[in-house]
Amino acid sequence: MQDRNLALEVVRITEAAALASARLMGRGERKQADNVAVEAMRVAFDELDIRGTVVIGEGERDEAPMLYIGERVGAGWKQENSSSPKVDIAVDPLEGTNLCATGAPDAICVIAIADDGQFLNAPDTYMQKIAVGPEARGVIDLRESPTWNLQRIAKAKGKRIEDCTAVILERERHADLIAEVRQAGARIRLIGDGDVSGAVMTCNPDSGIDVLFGTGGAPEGVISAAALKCVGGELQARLRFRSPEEAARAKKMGVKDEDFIYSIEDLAAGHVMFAATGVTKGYLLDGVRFFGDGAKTESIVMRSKSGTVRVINSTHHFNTKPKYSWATGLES
Ligand code: VTB
Repeated sequence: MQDRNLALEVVRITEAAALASARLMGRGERKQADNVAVEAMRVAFDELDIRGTVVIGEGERDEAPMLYIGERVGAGWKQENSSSPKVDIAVDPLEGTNLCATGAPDAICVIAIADDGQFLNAPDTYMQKIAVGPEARGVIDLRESPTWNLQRIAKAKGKRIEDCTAVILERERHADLIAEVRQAGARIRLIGDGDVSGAVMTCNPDSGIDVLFGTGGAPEGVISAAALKCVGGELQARLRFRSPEEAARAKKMGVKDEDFIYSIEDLAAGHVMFAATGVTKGYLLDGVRFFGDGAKTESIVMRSKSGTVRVINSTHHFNTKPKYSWATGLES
């Protein structure tokens, strides 16, 4: 991907989705909050000079009307002899629909982009993950216990295990994991949803998070890998099928079996970029703040090629956008 400006363009898409879904914060309507984010993103893609294919999206074509897997997005497809870049798109229009519906921290709108064919076509199944920031890169191993990993992470960061904080999705299936991490002496931040932001937090010293442990969605694993690649973190993962049907479907998609440990490069190869905008105020990003006739957003944009991380604070004025739709947050 040669286009350095693309990263700055992409953030408008995550901003549009965040503006739309933040309107519905705390209203208990997780589906609706997701729908408006999807719609806002889908429309905003039409402005982007790319020939994108959705690799990670809202689901299969028959179950998702927009941003389905395989959908072509971007203005480039509409031009004859287009020279706009052909790219893989991974989106999570509203990562943490429940977080938005309840006003809990760290709901974000996310896009990752790679060159054509470079993202793993991750099936909709579970993935066990461990993620750390650059300081602990090279010392983790998913095959080893959480205690073993915590010892190595603490050593690499020059602190005691008691001073390390793990982020873990609060799920029944994590009871043993949580017990072990507590036994090892580390602090824990349990989250209701959103293991993408959990993974990204490990790379931000200000978040106070040292490691992400646990099993979340496989598509989220690909997006997290793209983000961590940009900042030099490390993520290891393996697929966890919930049923024999899922395993069979995954096999058809050509993914590896449950023993295979995926690295960042296996999940997101080549140069990638990542953009996210905060919906609810969180440890990673500020949320959308509405004022009289507009709103402020905070976003993060990163590129693996340069390693540049940009935090973009935008002020959006709705009154200068006459056709602005309150439902989607977009000009029509
Ligand atoms: C995680 C989390 C998502 O799904 O991947 C999780 O990051 C995994 O699925 O925000 P379960 O909810 O079944 O545990 C979400 O919570 C929702 O997509």
